[in-house]
Amino acid sequence: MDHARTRVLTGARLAVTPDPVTGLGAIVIDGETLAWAGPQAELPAQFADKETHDLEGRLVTPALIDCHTHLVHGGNRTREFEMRLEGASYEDIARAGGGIVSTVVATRDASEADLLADALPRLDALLAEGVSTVEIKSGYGLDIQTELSMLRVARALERERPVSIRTSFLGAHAIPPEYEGRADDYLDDVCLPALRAAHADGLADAVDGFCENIAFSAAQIERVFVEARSLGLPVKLHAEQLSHQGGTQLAARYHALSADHLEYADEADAKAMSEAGMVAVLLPGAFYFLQETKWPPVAALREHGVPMAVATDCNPGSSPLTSLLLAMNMACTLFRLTPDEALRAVTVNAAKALGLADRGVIAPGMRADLAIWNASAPAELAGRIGFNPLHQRIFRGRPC
Ligand code: DI6
Ligand code: FE
Repeated sequence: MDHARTRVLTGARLAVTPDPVTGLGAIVIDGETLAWAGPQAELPAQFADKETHDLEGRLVTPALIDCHTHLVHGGNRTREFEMRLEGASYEDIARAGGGIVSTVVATRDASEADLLADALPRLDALLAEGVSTVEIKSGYGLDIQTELSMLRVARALERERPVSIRTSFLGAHAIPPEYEGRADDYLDDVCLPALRAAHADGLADAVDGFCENIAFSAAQIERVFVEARSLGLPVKLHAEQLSHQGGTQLAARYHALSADHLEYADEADAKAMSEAGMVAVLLPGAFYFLQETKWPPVAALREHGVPMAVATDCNPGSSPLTSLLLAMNMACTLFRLTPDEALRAVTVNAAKALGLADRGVIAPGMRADLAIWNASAPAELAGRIGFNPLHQRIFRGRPC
């Protein structure tokens, strides 16, 4: 199909539009962007003679956005899964030298070609469910070269598939064995130089960290944020996942895009996020897989008007999940989001979590990244488990 041509989709049920469209709607795609969207009866006459496709009542949403993943990594951690089923905790395993560090060993051992080949099937699983934008973090290299390799592989995925990739530098993810007990030296010798190198090579769109008792303190994360600020990069943070460390308040002081996980966050954290204009990224896959029982403060986030996003957190240790639809379902069943909140969580709010203003909503001027579903109502997306109702994905105006 000629991408420069103007095309009209009719017979659509539209979701995530600036004004709700009840009844059948239409969308006009002009090249790589949306030219018009609204009730079919109001389609402007100028588009009446354009190539038209009748979607026969199908639901159309913005293409989905997975705004928090560790999709690029070596190896797997199924042995640790077995250990946890036998009673070991995630923290016990990390303190015994497993956990993130075991994936660091496997990632350092892999070539960039290996990392790319391993990541592709995971990416394909996301794309098959209508995802068109994926955020991918470094953080399993923890040496300068491997951190850069991970980010290069993340960027390379964009050349392999019709997808938009956003990268986050996560050098402050764990302390590698060679720096055990010397977290600040690791920051000086490795993390901060790697961040500067990643920025110089155009490999980092944002900077992330893991603020936790098994990782970095808020004071240590602040050193990374100071560097990010001096480079002009936005920040975000894995905060209050396993315990309350004050990471969310720190992130708010640095006007972070988002704070992610948040199981141990409290009402004051929700208020700080609201005042700083942040997004709360909920990761129900990690909550489920670690059999966590403490809920993120969803009611307080709602009350303070903090936009909630949902992501897979796709990673080998705490959330080996490659289904954003299942993450939506879990956000509803485990965290009590409404199906409508779950859809906004993987479209408009996920775009905001990535600082992207050109996607996540069906409106004129937005990228023509759409998902067309064999469904008639948004609740059907979050309401199933293990069934994929995608009819077609449209990426930058092209069906794929
Ligand atoms: N929190 C997580 O859930 C992932 N990273 C993080 O900081 C887990 C990473 C892993 O266990 O490999
Ligand atoms: Fe994560």
